[in-house]
Amino acid sequence: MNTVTQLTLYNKMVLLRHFDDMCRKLKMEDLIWSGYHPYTGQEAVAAGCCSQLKQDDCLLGNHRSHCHAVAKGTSVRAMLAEMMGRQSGVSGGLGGAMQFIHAENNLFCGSIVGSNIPLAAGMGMAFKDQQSHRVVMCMFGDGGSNTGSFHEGLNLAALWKLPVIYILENNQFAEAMPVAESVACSPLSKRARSYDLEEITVDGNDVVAVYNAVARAISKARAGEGTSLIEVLTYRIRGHYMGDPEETYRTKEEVDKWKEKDPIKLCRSQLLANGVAANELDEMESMIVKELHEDKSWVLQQPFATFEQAVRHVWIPLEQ
Ligand SMILES: Cc1ncc(C[n+]2csc(CCOP(=O)(O)OP(=O)(O)O)c2C)c(N)n1
Repeated sequence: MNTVTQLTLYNKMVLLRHFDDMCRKLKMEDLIWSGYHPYTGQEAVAAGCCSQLKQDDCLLGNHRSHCHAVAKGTSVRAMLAEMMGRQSGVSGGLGGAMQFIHAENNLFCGSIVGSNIPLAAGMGMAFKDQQSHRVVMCMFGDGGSNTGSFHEGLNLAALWKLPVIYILENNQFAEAMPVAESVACSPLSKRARSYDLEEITVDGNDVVAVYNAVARAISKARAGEGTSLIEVLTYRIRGHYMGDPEETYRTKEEVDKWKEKDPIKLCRSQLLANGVAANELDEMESMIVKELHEDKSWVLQQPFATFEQAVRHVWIPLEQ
């Protein structure tokens, strides 16, 4: 990978880290009203996967997709506004962090674990029928891979060679359930065998590895050569949700060990080794932080979603 591309990915990961930190603080201040699931430590996945999609490609996310959205090109303002219940949010502030759509960016997220997997096959089928070169990317966790929907969706996508890239974001836990206690095979990519797909597992904290694996899968899908399943191995550094009593299922030592494999630190050290100046990276980061604060101030001025907006999407009129 050339340094310019890697710099762009680094930039994106730094943005996602600060964006997610800001969301966490906003949640603690009760300014994010919806559910919110931290993304710290998984930035190489969002940056390495979602940022490669074009606007007319579809991205199907889950309950932890605020960073996937920004990586695909949704603005921080529109995403933050959504999470803070403002009319200028991607779904008018009605969806929050877990059930938003951003139609202009072909981005759809829902919080029913695994439900996006067969939907992705359906979208892929439509793109194939239309003979378009659009692709679908579907993000789900190790927990999502334990659902019936996973097997139904993967089977049809593989059978019909649909242009779908399934990203199994293995962050080691489904809520308080460690992956080793809930999945019968390791690595999880072995499940690809059942559908005659290649078994692909990559280091999800190495953005270059993620990017390269996903680039191959996207080219394959655009060329009409079908579906891929990529397991990206990473770690959820923070709790599943704010207030998660993590000590019931993991030790601080384990978390600290993974912090040493921080994807941003790794990418930074690679860039420095390739001759990029540290002050260039620091300036870039200061600019990101400054713009994020401007975004937050802007969102705080935006009007909240109203009751009338919410019921506009309800089928039965209230008076009946
Ligand atoms: C069908 C369904 N079952 C249970 C839940 C409750 N739930 C929300 S998030 C979650 C864990 C999902 O784990 P994983 O797919 O690994 O994603 P991660 O949270 O690790 O990103 C569960 C069980 C749900 N939302 N949907």
